[in-house]
Amino acid sequence: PKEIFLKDYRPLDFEIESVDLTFELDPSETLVTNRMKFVRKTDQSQLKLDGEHLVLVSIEKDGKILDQEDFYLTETDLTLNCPEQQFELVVKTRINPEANTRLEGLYRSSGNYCTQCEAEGFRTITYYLDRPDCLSYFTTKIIGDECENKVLLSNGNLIEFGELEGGKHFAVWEDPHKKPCYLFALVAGNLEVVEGHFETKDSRRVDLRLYVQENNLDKCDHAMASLKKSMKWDEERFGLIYDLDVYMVVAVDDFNMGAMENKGLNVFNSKFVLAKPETATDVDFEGIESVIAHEYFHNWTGNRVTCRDWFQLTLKEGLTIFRDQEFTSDMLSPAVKRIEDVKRLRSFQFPEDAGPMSHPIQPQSYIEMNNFYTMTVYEKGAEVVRLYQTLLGRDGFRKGMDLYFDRFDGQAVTVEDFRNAMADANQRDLSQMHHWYIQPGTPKVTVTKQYDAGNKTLSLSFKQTLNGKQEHLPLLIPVVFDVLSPSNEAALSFSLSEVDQSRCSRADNGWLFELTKHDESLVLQGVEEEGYLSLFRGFSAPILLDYACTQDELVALASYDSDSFVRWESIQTLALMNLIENVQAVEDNREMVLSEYYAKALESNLADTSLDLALKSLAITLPDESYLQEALSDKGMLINTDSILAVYGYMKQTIAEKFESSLLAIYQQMQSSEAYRYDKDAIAHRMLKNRCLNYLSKLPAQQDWMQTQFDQQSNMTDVFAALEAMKPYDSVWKKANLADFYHKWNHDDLVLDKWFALQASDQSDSALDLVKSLVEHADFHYTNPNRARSVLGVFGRMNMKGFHHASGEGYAFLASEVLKLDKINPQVAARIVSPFTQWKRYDVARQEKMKSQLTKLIESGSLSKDVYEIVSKSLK
Ligand code: B3K
Ligand code: ZN
Repeated sequence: PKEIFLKDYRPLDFEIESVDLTFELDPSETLVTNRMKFVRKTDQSQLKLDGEHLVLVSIEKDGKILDQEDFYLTETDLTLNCPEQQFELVVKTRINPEANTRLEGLYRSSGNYCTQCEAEGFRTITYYLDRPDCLSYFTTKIIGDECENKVLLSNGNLIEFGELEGGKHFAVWEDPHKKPCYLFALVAGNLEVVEGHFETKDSRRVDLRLYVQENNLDKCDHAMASLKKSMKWDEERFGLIYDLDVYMVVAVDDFNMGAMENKGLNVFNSKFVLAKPETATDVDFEGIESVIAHEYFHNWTGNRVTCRDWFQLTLKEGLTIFRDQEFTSDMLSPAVKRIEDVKRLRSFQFPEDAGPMSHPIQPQSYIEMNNFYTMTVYEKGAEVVRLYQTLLGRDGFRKGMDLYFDRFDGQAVTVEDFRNAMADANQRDLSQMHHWYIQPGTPKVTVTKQYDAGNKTLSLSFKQTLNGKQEHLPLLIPVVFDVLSPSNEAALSFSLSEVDQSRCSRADNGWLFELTKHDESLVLQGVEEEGYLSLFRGFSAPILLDYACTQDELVALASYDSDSFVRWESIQTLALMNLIENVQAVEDNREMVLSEYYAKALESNLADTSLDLALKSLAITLPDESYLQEALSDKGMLINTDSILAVYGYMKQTIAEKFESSLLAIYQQMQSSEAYRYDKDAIAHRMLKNRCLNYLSKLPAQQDWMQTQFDQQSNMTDVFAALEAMKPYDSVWKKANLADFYHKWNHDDLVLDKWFALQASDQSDSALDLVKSLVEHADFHYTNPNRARSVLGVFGRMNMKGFHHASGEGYAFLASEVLKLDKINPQVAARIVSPFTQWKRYDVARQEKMKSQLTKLIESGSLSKDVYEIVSKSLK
């Protein structure tokens, strides 16, 4: 397969002024007529259009049908000579939506037609200049059987519709905004609509429509409310107003990812639209709110201002993730949201960046673009956008955003353009920020302190490294910190020399020091006592912190730091130290222990009645397994998953035993007989209650709570938490509850996905047999991405016991499933194969076994370029 490089980017030779599409829908033979007006922009007269999986019916230039010898056709493109300054092409192609299991381009899902064009799906609909810098005006006529397609939708405004003979009807949509073809969408089928409306700040009425299947009409309230909140928030926070009279969201069951921001016509995975308390958990509700917001926010950051090429993906994704994070933070709890985002980054992005697929947020090359919709481009990208806000403050960031839209509305631009807008609006030189975009890896910042009691100075030195070395271009790292008095918990006052004042200033949550060099130090003057350092408050940069903090200091910070992130982080660090000690203990055949420091921190957090309930829940939660793995790898240790499983088993059990009475008391206090509400307080109550339940379930005397809670059937959050708690038990009652759940919910695919996922992550001794039986289950379908991910995705990522089974059978199973899936849906297969990429982290025996599966995959010789890219890069 061919590799595409950023350095090879060339501007367009031809522009497409307008595109006029006609779709004559048919399940297996849809005819697409594409009329394009071209303008030549350079003296290059060869026009090369992208096209894949197409049957070319005819091609006409300025009214003349072209012969075979007038153009050159390959599997991926169509080339013709166009010396004219302006000309019109009409290309007719035939496609087969029903046979399209790749779910890219035009396909059918539950009998409805829908499209997915980002990144390069439009070329499977018709021949086109399928690149984001080709902006054009689209008009779309859809013709279809009236009984089968009550609704006919595309982007923009409906300008015409009517009946046709033979039981057909048609609709014509016109999009008044120029757009790249990746934002094109078409939906047709028998869908029902839920309507709402929103009045914009400038008093325009926008019709809001959610299209779903009839049986889901009762699950749309939350999505509709989320959409209205998003529209209002974007007006208030960024002054951004919606620009069409209608905003449509369609929920489909078969979708490769979460959702898609097509102009005026979002297509969503139904998982991110449908919810009611009986079927969806708090996490699902929160996911819907944030994905609805994310796609809505793309209307400005992505659609109005789009990307010049796919190497700029983080321009729209990093920025839009940042915006949806800020939105959720305002809707729920800023402190909780920040911690959850950091957890996600560390558990998923850090390993990606430390593995063979590591790439900068602006990748420099790709084989299959769809493989670069990654945690790095999205989540690390969002962290980099956040750096601008940390450096410039909220107001400065807003000024930069305003200038960005003033300058680039209606254009396809680059990450440099964004940076320059931020810099110019704030009269600051931000060129060093470029280094964050082009270097892969998680930077490490080592901090040391030295207190001179005589001179009352506290010297802080900072050192930054990347991938273990100091050969990188130094990064601009905002370090937000404070110094706390060990005696009275308050921040210590200090002064700075004049020179230091330019590098270190007051921030909302402490002091902001701008680290710009590989090595740098800062001297705080007039410091009355040697304080405790509260570093990287609010996680002010996406780095690994290396700071030799004493455990006493950590216990203190874990109990009273006013920055909720550092408070949580300190207890996590104590937990991590304890976990690592225990991993070593298992490997040296020593007894495991619960460290007294970690226990102290747990105790003070459990006892703190003023602490926010959700933060309390986060405080008593052990770090994720993947974060521990990350830490072990960072120390150069190979991972033996058996030890890790033993350590987590021991820790959970011991914590439950030691804190039984407070956990029980809290569990009981958190009970509520009120009806389900989706708000910050109610969520926090359930979160803490279910965390306690999980610990209590380890204790024979407290096991009945699981069944009681399950039997109450109050809402899916609580029901599912009860099932989660039962998971480790190989018991008759667990099986009975699972069977109950299945019978109650097997008509609801999204709930059934949970049932599958729960079992795919079951780490009992029969984990492997269980997962094998799941893919044989009558309700398992390779063609449905949600189902494939619930079983195969979950197994690879969350079932350490089964996937990493010492026999290597878990590896063999997943690899053979990837091969099957790759023939059906390469994009999803490429995601499912990713746990293999981490093979170098594991003990030698496991490494060998994982690697041999990767080799087998390559040797199969039949991989899609999606899977090929991941597998081949992992073997390098
Ligand atoms: N932009 C889409 C993702 C498209 C993924 C293509 N493989 C959804 C989003 O990020 O909002
Ligand atoms: Zn996005």
